Amino acid sequence: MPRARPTLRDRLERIESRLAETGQRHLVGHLGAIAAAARRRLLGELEALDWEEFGRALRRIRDGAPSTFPGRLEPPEVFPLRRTPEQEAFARRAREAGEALLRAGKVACLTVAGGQATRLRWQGPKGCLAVGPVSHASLFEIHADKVAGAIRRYGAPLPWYLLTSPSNHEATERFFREKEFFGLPPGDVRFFPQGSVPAVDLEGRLLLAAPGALLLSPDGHGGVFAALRAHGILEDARRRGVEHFSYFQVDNPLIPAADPLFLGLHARRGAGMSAKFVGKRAPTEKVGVLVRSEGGIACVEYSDLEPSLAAERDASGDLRLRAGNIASHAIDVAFAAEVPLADLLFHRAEKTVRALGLDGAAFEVRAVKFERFVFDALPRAGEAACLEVDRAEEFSPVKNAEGENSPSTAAAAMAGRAARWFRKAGLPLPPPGPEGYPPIEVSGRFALDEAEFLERARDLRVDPSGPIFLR
Ligand code: UD2
Repeated sequence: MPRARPTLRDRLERIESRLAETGQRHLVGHLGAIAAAARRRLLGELEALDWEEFGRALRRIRDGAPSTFPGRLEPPEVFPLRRTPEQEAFARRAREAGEALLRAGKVACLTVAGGQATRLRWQGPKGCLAVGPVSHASLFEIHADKVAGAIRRYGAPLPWYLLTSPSNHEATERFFREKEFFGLPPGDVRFFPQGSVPAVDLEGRLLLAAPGALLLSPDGHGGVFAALRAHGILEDARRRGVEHFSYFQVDNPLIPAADPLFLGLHARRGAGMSAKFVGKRAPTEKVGVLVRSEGGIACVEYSDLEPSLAAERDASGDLRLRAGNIASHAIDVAFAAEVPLADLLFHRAEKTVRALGLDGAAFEVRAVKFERFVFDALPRAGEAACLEVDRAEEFSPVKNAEGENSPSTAAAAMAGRAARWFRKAGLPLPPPGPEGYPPIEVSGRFALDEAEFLERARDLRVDPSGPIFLR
């Protein structure tokens, strides 16, 4: 016999008892007191909530930081930037292996672009920010040009998956459509939104954003694993014969979209996930550090690393934990399918937010937002390869509106890298502009790295009397 559909009353009762059990008594009775449309919406949101996951997040409020790595934190084994001849020979073979993967179409790009960009005081998707020093191209276009350059170089498709958030998904898709996908095959670019987690006040109580709507925030870039599964991206990747994701953050214009050396090292190592790093500039630099703990390779977020530990030096005077995470990973499709989501604990961040009181009046409140971090999957990945890269070539993130790590420092870093390549190729440079750097820019369509640039620059003539953009 078909089961009768639960009545509204049944549904309300069920949710209200759930609210009462989980310390959300302030909402009991509220559902009954609000207008029908708001009630339907809030009831739907509460029913859709993963209560088990939310319960785990709430426990974070009580337990504090989850980063209790067992044992003493040691520097990980790394593949360094300054190499012995043996290491150089190994790197050559690894690069060839990575190139073979790219030529065989076994790689896809995976970009996390779901953040809220609050520090940037920017309303739209972060990827729409213009940072090209001459072209004023957006972060999305800069990455798209590198994807296009790799498709040209390796003669194979390079699908590109972009993680968005519920609040910027549509705007991101619209931007790509308006720009005609920057010339990439539209069928090879896919957007998929990450999940949301309710924010709570400091006592762990759910907050409202609007009548009948919970205050939600994106579940962190670690939400990428759940979103890859929920939106059929892993099946899509497998169907295309993709075995490895080249993962990077939308905020770093210098990062290679698919680095053959990194992919080759990763594949030879046989780990599920690997990481790139740069030497930390100072103990206080806001990057996570790659470490070895008894649990394996891990990344400790800067806010979780004790200042005294961050400042420790080794015998040669270098920072002992110096492997600064630049959030560029190689991730196997098989690993992304398997990594247990419950292992990715929620980190908590306190922020002041605007919420709606049950009486309908807006108010400001200190709230806890919950985020998962992608690098918390590293300890599960086996022997991750940790590849050191040159900061000036690969890392200049856009985090703030002005000053350090801003659109202007990223533009300067792009022009500075191009200037180095120009000098090596013996090309003349235009005089520095008002920003203090020569107005030059090399798109990923022209060259993906210094070696390719030097090859393509052999017969190149440039006019140094004005800005130069090589595309
Ligand atoms: C991140 C790393 C830090 C260091 C640094 C390098 C974390 C927690 N910390 O610092 O260790 O490696 O980057 O630049 O990652 N994003 C989403 N969804 C979210 C949250 C973030 O897609 O829910 C994206 C966001 O669009 C951005 C990236 O992830 O591209 C990094 O986020 P962030 O800027 O908040 O991370 P940050 O600066 O704390």
